[in-house]
Amino acid sequence: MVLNPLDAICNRPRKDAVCVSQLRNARKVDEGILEERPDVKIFLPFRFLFYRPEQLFRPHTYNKFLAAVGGDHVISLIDEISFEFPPSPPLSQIHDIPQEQFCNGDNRPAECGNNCMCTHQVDIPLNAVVEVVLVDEVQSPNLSHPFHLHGYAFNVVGIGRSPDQNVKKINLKHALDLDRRGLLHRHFNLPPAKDTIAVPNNGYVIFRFRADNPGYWLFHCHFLFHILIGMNLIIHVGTQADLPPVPHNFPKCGNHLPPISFH
Ligand SMILES: [Cu+2]
Repeated sequence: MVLNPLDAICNRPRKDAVCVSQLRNARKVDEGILEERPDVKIFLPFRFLFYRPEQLFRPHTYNKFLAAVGGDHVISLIDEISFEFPPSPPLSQIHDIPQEQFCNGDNRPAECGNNCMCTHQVDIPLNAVVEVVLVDEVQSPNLSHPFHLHGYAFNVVGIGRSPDQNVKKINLKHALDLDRRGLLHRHFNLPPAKDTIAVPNNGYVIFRFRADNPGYWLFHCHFLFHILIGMNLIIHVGTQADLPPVPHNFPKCGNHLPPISFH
């Protein structure tokens, strides 16, 4: 019996495998999680951006990238944004971070381009029930990205691939369309709690959590080499007023590199 089969056939019982979404939680699940409509719903497609050598190796161009097995030079985008870590920790030094550093799908910096890089942050009101729909647009065979959320356990309510046999590759548009037509199946029978979930290749995962833990929580693919190329975002729950004060004389850090100039 395989847990989390790579073929992601999760919509029917089978003898050879079981999907996480088919497990049942031994504990009681927050009633709000089991309501049909969450308070906040976020679709997060993720993919790779393939650089052409002439984009990457122009003089004075120092983009980060990952050299993949096949020789491709890639960065990662979640909702068309490649995550950049901020120069200081938001939790203790939010006022040291320029506001322009942050962005999200609804607030993209002007002229950000197709390799848009900023500190991707999604703001969530404290105590909201949040639903996240991850959509694998990478579609690399046998590659399932293990997404991990800090600060919470979430309940997995759906996992699978497109039920439409004619659709060879899932993408955000198709997932939104499936959702509108009620074809992104969710189950509310004691959904299991996890803090990491592998998104099936060419498939999707739907999970929910109650945002009752304020702060700046990193949500990211757990392959370290994907973290380095931007497969992350911050789930920012609540406001500064919901956080305890920063202790007196708490150590500070920042960007210790002087600005680089090329002459
Ligand atoms: Cu990944």
